[in-house]
Amino acid sequence: MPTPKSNRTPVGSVQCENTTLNLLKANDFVAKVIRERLPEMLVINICSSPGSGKTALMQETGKLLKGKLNMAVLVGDPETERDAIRMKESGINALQIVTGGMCHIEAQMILQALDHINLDGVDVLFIENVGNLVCPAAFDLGEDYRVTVISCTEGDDKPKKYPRMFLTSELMLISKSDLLPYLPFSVDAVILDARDINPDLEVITLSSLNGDGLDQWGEWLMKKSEEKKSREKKSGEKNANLVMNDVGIGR
Ligand SMILES: Nc1nc2c(ncn2[C@@H]2O[C@H](COP(=O)(O)OP(=O)(O)OP(=O)(O)O)[C@@H](O)[C@H]2O)c(=O)[nH]1
Ligand SMILES: [Mg+2]
Repeated sequence: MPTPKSNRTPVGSVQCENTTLNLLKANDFVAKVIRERLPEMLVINICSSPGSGKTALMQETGKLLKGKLNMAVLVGDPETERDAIRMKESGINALQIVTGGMCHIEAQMILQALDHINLDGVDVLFIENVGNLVCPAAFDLGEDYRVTVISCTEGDDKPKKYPRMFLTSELMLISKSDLLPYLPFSVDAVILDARDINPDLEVITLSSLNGDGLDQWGEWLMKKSEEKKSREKKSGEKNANLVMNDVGIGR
């Protein structure tokens, strides 16, 4: 009788490299290249499960920021250009990334897309990630901030079930607040769970349908954009001073 596989004596083994880790290292390298390429532009990675209202929010954000900040959107979906078409119809500078079935966007996709979108004068670049609360959490896209949208139609138990997304986000948007009166969804419970995972997580509750909370979202974006621009200006001045010191100017 053949020996069961589990009882066979080990005859030596090969220590395999974890290819997923290597992939993520390569992704982090490309994400760094993206950050260096966009020193003044605010880059926001919007993540959520499918249908939480990301595209609707982008459409409302376009109206909200008009005359204040110029925005563009790179939007990822496994198939179709539907979201980019919706945004373009709302007058937003948008480009679809079709991932060809992949469940997340990777940094190399963003790097490629940057060559196909006009970003002249753009202050905020949004990346609408593929609807998925798992894989996108592992891929740095060179963003300044990761924003997770959780709609009240999904249930208030999601943060503890998908902790990495909430751990790696700076802001949680609780969307579709217009539906709160009709749903067994506790805003307090979802915030408690999310902050148990990530105590620093900021929270805004909003609705793209009736406009509640959108002003707060707009103010958050304006503040973060100003902060990034002033950080870059300061680092530019610091570098200029270093160069002047190096060549002895002002001594
Ligand atoms: N009641 C209500 N419905 C909303 C709101 N925002 C979006 N919706 C609806 O929710 C559905 C999904 O909205 P989308 O904006 O397509 O969601 P999404 O997150 O971009 O979806 P994917 O890109 O497929 O992941 C649509 O039927 C929207 O009309 C909201 O604030 N309130
Ligand atoms: Mg969408």
